[in-house]
Amino acid sequence: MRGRHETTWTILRRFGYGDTLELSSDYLFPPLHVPPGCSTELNHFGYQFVQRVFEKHDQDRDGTLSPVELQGLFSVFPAAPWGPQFLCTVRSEAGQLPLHGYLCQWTLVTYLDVQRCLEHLGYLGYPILCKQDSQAHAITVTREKRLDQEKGQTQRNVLLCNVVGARGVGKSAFLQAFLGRGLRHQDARELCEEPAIYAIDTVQVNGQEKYLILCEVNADSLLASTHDATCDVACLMFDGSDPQSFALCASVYKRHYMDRQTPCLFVSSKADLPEGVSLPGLSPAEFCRRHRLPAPTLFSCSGPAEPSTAIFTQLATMATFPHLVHGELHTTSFWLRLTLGAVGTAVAAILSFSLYRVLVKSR
Ligand SMILES: Nc1nc2c(ncn2[C@@H]2O[C@H](COP(=O)(O)OP(=O)(O)OP(=O)(O)O)[C@@H](O)[C@H]2O)c(=O)[nH]1
Ligand SMILES: [Mg+2]
Repeated sequence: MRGRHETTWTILRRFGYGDTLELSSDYLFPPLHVPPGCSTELNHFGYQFVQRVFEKHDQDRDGTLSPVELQGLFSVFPAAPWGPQFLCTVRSEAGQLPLHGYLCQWTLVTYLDVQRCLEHLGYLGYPILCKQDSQAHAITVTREKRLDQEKGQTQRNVLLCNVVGARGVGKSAFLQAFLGRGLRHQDARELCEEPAIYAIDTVQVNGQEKYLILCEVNADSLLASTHDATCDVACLMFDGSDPQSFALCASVYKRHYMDRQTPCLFVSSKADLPEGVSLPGLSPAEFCRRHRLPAPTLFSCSGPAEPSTAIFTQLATMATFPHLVHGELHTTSFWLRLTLGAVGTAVAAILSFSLYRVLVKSR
């Protein structure tokens, strides 16, 4: 009897349970070192595992989780792992969660809060089902961002874009547009009573799929320095129909991004509305020219069609290749150097030929 008792406890401990019959924190939170400047992503094993979990709970095999199927998945956890807002953060269809949106949600949690991701993988039994020491096996820690900047390219698959702007310029609408929901979209109005501050989806960059996270940041909070300005690309948004909103954007740029290597894109929102009367001082286009930034991009999400995705591809491309943002300048100096080099070579050739002739004649 005593032996059997011990065997039961051995098995329970093997599955991560502590003396109180709850999963122990050693099991749920295995050590994972994330140095400053590095980010966290699910790797191939992680995605494979969470996809298997999805397929197990998608009982009618329709490629989406219904609210009931989602409840089934959540029942493994002591409390719902994701808050009610998450359907507003990823692509979803009338309250149903497709596999793509589900993978995006995992990607977001892994990036923003890797401890929570480890905990969730622990509750799903990752180490046991995948025969690994811990669920840290499912995580990749990226190299330091400083190294990415030195090399002018990133190996990261998940990129962060801060969408910064004054109150009411259309930041939340921009985030929803990224998920294919224009202003008139029914889901956006029903799902997002309280707008989510994140939106995540995939974007093709040079034929490669990247996850792009948009994070809504109020310009006031950035100027008051209560919010970290760090990101892979900054989208500085002003309302094209209200030129006053540009001043705040320009201040954020000067205060947080001018001296950093972070690529920046100014976006003039509500392009469907008449342009506002410009104020004295630098126009947005002039400001961007002076600071060697791309010209402001017009954006609107008020039409009946799905909003254009070009701007999101542009943001993801800038985040992936930060050195190309001033590409025009580099190109100019490249051609200048090439031309000067060619002229120099020609002059040297003529001089040496003349010298040769002088020497030959003088013999
Ligand atoms: N006409 C038009 N209106 C827009 C557009 N985008 C947003 N709006 C409207 O602008 C208002 C503010 O939009 P939000 O997306 O909530 O703006 P926000 O920047 O998130 O606002 P805060 O979170 O309060 O700072 C809403 O009434 C939107 O309907 C657009 O492209 N065209
Ligand atoms: Mg908002």
